[in-house]
Amino acid sequence: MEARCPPGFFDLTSRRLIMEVGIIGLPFSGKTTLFSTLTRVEVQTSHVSGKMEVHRGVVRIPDSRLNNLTAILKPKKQVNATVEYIEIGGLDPKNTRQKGFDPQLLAVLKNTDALCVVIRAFEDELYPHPEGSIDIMRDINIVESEFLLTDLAIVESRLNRLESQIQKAKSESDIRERELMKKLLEALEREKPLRECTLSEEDKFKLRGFQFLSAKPLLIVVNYGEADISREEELLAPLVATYQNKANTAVTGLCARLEFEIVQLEEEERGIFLEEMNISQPALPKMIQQSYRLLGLISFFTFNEDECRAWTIPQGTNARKAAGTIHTDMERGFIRAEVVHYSDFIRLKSIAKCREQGILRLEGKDYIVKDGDMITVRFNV
Ligand SMILES: Nc1nc2c(ncn2[C@@H]2O[C@H](COP(=O)(O)OP(=O)(O)OP(=O)(O)O)[C@@H](O)[C@H]2O)c(=O)[nH]1
Ligand SMILES: [Mg+2]
Repeated sequence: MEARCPPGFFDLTSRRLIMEVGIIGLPFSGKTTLFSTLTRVEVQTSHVSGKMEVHRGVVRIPDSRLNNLTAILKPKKQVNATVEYIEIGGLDPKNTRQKGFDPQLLAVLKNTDALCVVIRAFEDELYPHPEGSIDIMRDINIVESEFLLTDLAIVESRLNRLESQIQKAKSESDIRERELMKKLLEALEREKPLRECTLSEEDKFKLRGFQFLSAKPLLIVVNYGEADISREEELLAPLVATYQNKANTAVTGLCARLEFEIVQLEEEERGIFLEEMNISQPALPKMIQQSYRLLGLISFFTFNEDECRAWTIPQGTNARKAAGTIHTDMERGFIRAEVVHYSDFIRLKSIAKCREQGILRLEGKDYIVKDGDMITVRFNV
């Protein structure tokens, strides 16, 4: 079985080396603060709002299973899975409403695999909210409608083009594509994001080149003030009610400024700080894991004396393709995979014991790799 097309209509066979998550939001919502926290690269936060700026950084996906494997197997190093976050500044509806997205901004945005929209819930008189007040539902609607309008323009222009092509020469494939575009048009006109449309795998495949914004998986991050940490549930309630049953969408909350302070601290200081602030754990790892899952991604592990490593694959990938993420030779010359799931390994804490007890199994090329599988590929080239 081939891997299923993941949520955002993007191509899995292209083997993009690293998935990209775009961080976007209204001016002064805390994008740069969140980006600096994620990447631990300090970027000057703004004094001028809505600057057209792009910052990129690779972020390690926290994974306690991998930490445990390293503790048991004691390799020389641990290599976590990674995702690239891109802060994309300059979404200012006051400008985009008249002219549409800046082409440069749009190009970066379209190329991402998922979007993380930062919604401001903190008060700060120094940096006033561009709409004049805090209203998370209004803000997410503003951002989403920017996505919908952008997609609508693409669909309309494609439809026009198809119409004129069909008038010149009736081609089956153009007629089918016109049907598909009409279906998208209808959804967009009803303000329904394309990620919520039911489409066949074949149609998703056809559409991936269009890189529709409203088709991308969406993580909504509510950035609340330091004083509101204990009110997270209440603050997020309206968003959760609206989005909880929607496809490829997730909602989370954090206080970006506080998370920024937490990541600056040394390990021991961190514990004391969290205790003082009465926080059980930082919100950042959860947010990173949520974006990873939204991308439709899972991890499998490899291990030897040198390293324990997490590899990223889309859900539904078979063993042979998964081997190809490690090395193309492993895919070409794939013979079989030795597999044990992390949850079985962790009970016995030794590969030799897993082998003795028959928990370590041999799987062929069509085996669908599970999140948390520990794999050794046998290959011959
Ligand atoms: N109180 C408080 N202030 C915050 C928080 N997050 C960000 N800020 C402040 O809000 C201001 C704007 O934050 P940025 O991170 O620069 O926001 P941005 O979305 O990148 O802004 P632009 O790039 O101009 O669109 C900065 O002064 C931040 O320190 C927060 O959680 N609490
Ligand atoms: Mg910024």
